[in-house]
Amino acid sequence: MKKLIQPIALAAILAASGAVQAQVVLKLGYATSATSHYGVGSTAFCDEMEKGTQGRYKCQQFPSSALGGEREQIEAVQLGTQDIVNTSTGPLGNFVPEVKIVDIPFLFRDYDHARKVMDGPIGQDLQKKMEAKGLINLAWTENGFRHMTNSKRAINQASDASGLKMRTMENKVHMDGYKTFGILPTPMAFPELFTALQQGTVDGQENPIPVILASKFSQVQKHLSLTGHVYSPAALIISPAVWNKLSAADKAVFTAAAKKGAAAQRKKVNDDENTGIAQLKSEGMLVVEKVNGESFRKAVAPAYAAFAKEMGADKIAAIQAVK
Ligand code: EAX
Repeated sequence: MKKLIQPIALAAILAASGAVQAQVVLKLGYATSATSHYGVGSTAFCDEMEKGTQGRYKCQQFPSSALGGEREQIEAVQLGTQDIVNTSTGPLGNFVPEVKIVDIPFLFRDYDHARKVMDGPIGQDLQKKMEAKGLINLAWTENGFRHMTNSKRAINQASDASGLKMRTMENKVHMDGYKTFGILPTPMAFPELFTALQQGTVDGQENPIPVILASKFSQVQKHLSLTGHVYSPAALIISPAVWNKLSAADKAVFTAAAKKGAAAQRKKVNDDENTGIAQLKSEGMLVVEKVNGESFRKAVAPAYAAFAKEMGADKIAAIQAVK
């Protein structure tokens, strides 16, 4: 009997002393499915955070845009009606203008370059700018390099993209950049995209391989071109309404958990990049793997003058200089 009584007595003492807290359930949302890179990253974060707080905090995940488009979710996190969002930077520049710089086409050379910039002083400075706007970015996660799909024709070079009506994110930097390719950009929230492709409202779209896979775009798009025309960072953002109530120790737990989440999300992006092309081919897509990247870079070069004017030539150069 003694053995049974002891834990109960201990619980009673802890409860009386206020040491036992009710469990806080945090609502975390993202655009794609639970098995996608966003789901993998979010789950790694949640598991670690729950463990590190001895279960005082846990997540309830809302995949597949269940809480709305990314712009709506960022807004809700800022307001405190949603606790956490794992989102691309697509609509983020509308809240924090300084972040727009990372959405410039052909700014990052490859994944190593992008991740080094986002995790280094430049990325950390952007996190501070976000904090000032009521968006606590726990870690830069990742969406991936974006590639074009469409239902009309193979894109081998920029001139092939010219005249195509393509859905873009609600992101002016992307839209200005893509116009130089001759694309007719049509901004649209992600949850509307599949139907728009299916009904032919737009000819195409552009997204990283993990998104194309998870969203089954092979069902509604014939052509995929590995244009890699822009890097799409993502962020794990928590509401100040939650953050400001955390103890310093819990903040450290959340931050460390977010780092693990980001690492898991990036690994899933790598894995999808490695195996996804073959899968998309087997699902019937025609893939142009060797795109004339120079034709796209040449087209967008004149737009860099406007980007430099808005975002600072020195700031762009500083990103390019990271080795
Ligand atoms: O963040 O809107 C988009 O195209 C994003 O890449 C997608 O929602 C994942």
